[in-house]
Amino acid sequence: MITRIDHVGIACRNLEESIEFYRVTFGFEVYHTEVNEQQGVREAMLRINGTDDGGSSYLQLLEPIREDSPIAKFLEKNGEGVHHVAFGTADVVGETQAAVDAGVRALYPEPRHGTFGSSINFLHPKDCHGILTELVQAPDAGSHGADRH
Ligand code: MC0
Repeated sequence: MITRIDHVGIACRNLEESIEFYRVTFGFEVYHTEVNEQQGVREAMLRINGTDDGGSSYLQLLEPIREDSPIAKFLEKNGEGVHHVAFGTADVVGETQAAVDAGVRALYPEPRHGTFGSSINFLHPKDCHGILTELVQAPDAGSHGADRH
C-alpha cells in the first residue's frame, strides 16, 4: 500500500540558492543533507509535515555532482523544476512488482539506496504519463533492504 507522498524531487543548479529561496519565501528549514554518489546528486531534504502513518513529507532539492547524472541531463534539457514525485510505502519490492504487473517499467531490478538509508526504485516516466515516479521505503518500514550499490 502507498501511504503518503514521501517527497517531491526538484532539480536545481545551485543547492544553497534553492535552500535560501525556500527558507525566505516559505520558512522551510533543512532537515537533512547528503551526497548520493550512485545517483550523482548533492541533496537537501526540507521537511514539510508529518503524516498519519508516522512518516513525513519533504521537498527534496537535487543538485548534480556529475555531468552524466540524471539531474544534470534533466537540467540541460528542461532547466530547474520538478524532477520526480515519490510515494512512500512499507513494501517497496511489493509496490514495484504491482506496478510492473500493471505494465509499468521499473528502472532497477532490485531496490537501491535512497535518502536517510531508505530503499528506492523508480518507474519510467514514459509509462507514468510523463512523471518520473519513485517508490520509497523508509529504513524502519517492512523487511526489504536496499542493495546499496
Ligand atoms: C527523463 N524524462 C523525463 C524525466 N527524465 N520525463 C519526466 N520526468 C523526468 N525526470 C524523459 C525525457 O524527456 C525523454 O523523453 C525520455 O524520458 C528519456 O530521457 P533521457 O533524457 O533521454 O534520459 P535517459 O533515458 O537516459 O534517462 C531517463 C531516466 C533516468 C528516467 C531513465 O533519468 C533515470 O534513470 N532516472 C532515475 C534515477 C534518478 O533520476 N536519479 C536522480 C534522483 P523524450 O520524449 O525526449 O524521449 S536521485 C533521488 O531522488 C534519490 C537520492 C532519492 O530520492 O532518495
